Amino acid sequence: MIGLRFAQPGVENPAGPVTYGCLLCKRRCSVSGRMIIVLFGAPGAGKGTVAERLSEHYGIPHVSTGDLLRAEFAKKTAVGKKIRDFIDAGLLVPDDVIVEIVRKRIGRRDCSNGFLLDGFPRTVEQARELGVIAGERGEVVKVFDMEVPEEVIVKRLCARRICPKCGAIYNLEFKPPKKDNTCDVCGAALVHRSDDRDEIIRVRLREYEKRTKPVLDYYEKKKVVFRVSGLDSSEVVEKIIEKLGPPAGRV
Ligand code: G5P
Ligand code: MG
Repeated sequence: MIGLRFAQPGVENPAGPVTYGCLLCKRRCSVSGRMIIVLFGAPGAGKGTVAERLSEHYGIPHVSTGDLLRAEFAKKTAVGKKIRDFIDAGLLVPDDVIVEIVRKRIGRRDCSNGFLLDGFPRTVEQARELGVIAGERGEVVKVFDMEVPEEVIVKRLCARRICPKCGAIYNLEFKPPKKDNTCDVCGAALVHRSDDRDEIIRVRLREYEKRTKPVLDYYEKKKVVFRVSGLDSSEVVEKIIEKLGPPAGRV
C-alpha cells in the first residue's frame, strides 16, 4: 500500500489532524502514514503486553517510558540516580526529565515510520509536549484507552515478573515462563519489579487517577480517543488492529 500524506510535516493543518490516504485502494488507512499510537491505561492495564504484539504486527518500535527509565538506573547514569526514588515510591518522575528521554529515543531512525508509546504521556504537560513533537514531525496521534478494574490490576501486578534483559512480560498465574523464573525468549533470570508491591501499586493507582486521567480529557477534546476493555489483552490487540487497518504494504 502506498501512503500519501495530505499535509506537510511541521506545517499546522487548520482542518484538524493530518490524514492519510492510499493511492492504490483510495481508502483512508491510518497505518499507511506516520503515526504515533498511544497505549493509555492504569498501571497493569496491559499496555506493555499489547504493545509487544502490535509492535510485531506493524513493524514499528515499542517505546515504553518505564523501560527507558529502568534502563537508565540499571546503567547508573546521573539521570538514573535522580529518578530511582520516584519510581520506587510509585510517583511520576518530573516532566522535563521524561520529555528529554522520549525526545532522544524517538529521534532514532527506527522511529521514523511511527512508533507505539506505552506510559507516555502521563500528564497534560507531557501531552502538550507530544503535540509539539507530532507537529514537528507531521505525525498523527491516536490514543487507545484500556480500562481494567482496580482489583484485577492489583492481582496482575503482584504476580508479574519481567525479564530485565529483553523486557518480556510474564505472570506467575496467567502467563508463567516455561522454566521456573527463566525468560523463555533470552534465558535471563526474571525479576519482580520493586514497584510491584501492594502498597506501592496503590500509590501508582492514585497518581494515575490524579495526574494521568486528565490527559484523557485533553485527548477527548481532540477526538482521538478509542476506548476498549482491557480485561483480555488479545481482544485489545484485535480491536486496535481492526480500528487501524492493515500494516503499510498489506491490504
Ligand atoms: P511503567 O513501567 O510504565 P505502569 O505503572 O504504567 O509502569 P505497568 O505496571 O508496566 O504500567 P502495563 O504495561 O500496563 O503495566 O501492564 P503489563 O506489564 O502489560 O501487564 C501487567 C500484568 O498483567 C503482566 O503480568 C501481564 O502478563 C498481565 N496481563 C496482561 N494482559 C493480561 C490479560 O489479558 N489477562 C491476564 N489475566 N493478565 C494479563 O512506569 C513505571 C514508573 O516509571 C515512571 C513512574 O514512576 C512509573 O510509576 N514513569 C513515568 N513518570 C512520569 N512520566 C511518565 N511518562 C512516566 N513513565 C514511567
Ligand atoms: Mg509496562
